[in-house]
Amino acid sequence: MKTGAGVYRPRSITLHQTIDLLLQDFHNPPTHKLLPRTMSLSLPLLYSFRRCPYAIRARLALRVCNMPVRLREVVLSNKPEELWALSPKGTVPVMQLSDGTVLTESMDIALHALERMAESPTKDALQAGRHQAIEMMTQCDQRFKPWLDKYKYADRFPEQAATEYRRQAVIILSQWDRQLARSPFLSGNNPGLADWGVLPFVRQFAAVEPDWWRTQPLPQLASWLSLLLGTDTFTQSMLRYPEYRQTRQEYCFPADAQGRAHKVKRRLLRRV
Ligand SMILES: N[C@@H](CCC(=O)N[C@@H](CS)C(=O)NCC(=O)O)C(=O)O
Repeated sequence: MKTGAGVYRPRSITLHQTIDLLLQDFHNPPTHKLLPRTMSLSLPLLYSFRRCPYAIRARLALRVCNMPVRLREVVLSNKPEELWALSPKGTVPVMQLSDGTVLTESMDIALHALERMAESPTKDALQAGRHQAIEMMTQCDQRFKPWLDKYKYADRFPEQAATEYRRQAVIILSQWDRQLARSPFLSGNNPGLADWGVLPFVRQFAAVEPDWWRTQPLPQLASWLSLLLGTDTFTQSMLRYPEYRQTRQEYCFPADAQGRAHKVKRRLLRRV
């Protein structure tokens, strides 16, 4: 977390500029609905990359906790200057809050979204699983992700065979599978941040060798994965946005997700 010096603050725009933007939208309807800028400037700003598992974690948490943000889609090989100004380490996701605070860790973004969530029974349930969610995400990032990377990019790590990296990763996945034998979700009876926080990484693991995954001895985890990948929460978190650096446009996430979710869901299902 970083605040203060070097923090990029959105420029305020004039009424004329706002009208121009709205008219421009009227004449050239965008594929995605832009949030009227006058209303959006107070929203937190999220730099995101669609396929990054950490950014997916952040978007899932924002979606589950119903926290709208302004999303700027980046491409890792061509990050905008504004992202570097916010976070010199240059990773995504990065979120800047309205008070200027910058969060550069996906888990911090997820926990912030939970903290800011309006009081409700859903929040109480998510809050009850907070400690476990932190443990799961930490285990995922510190123990599982290194094996996942080595398995996925085994040609870059020739010291051992891909199957050995896979075996190491499966040791951790087996623990999660056993946990899912006791309750339908890692968080208990309903999906919580423990589930959403590790889902993008299990998804990535399953996609390395889909044929092997279909036959592997992790039945609970496989059902859990396909169930969560079929949810609106997931599909709405995986919408495609034009690159910010090319268009200078930002989108309200997740508020405008509804319209295109079904389309994306159909496309994802066809691919399975
Ligand atoms: N610990 C960070 C990790 C974020 C991260 O490593 N993101 C990758 C993309 S998946 C990244 O931005 N890498 C920088 C790059 O590839 O240029 C988090 O939880 O947010």
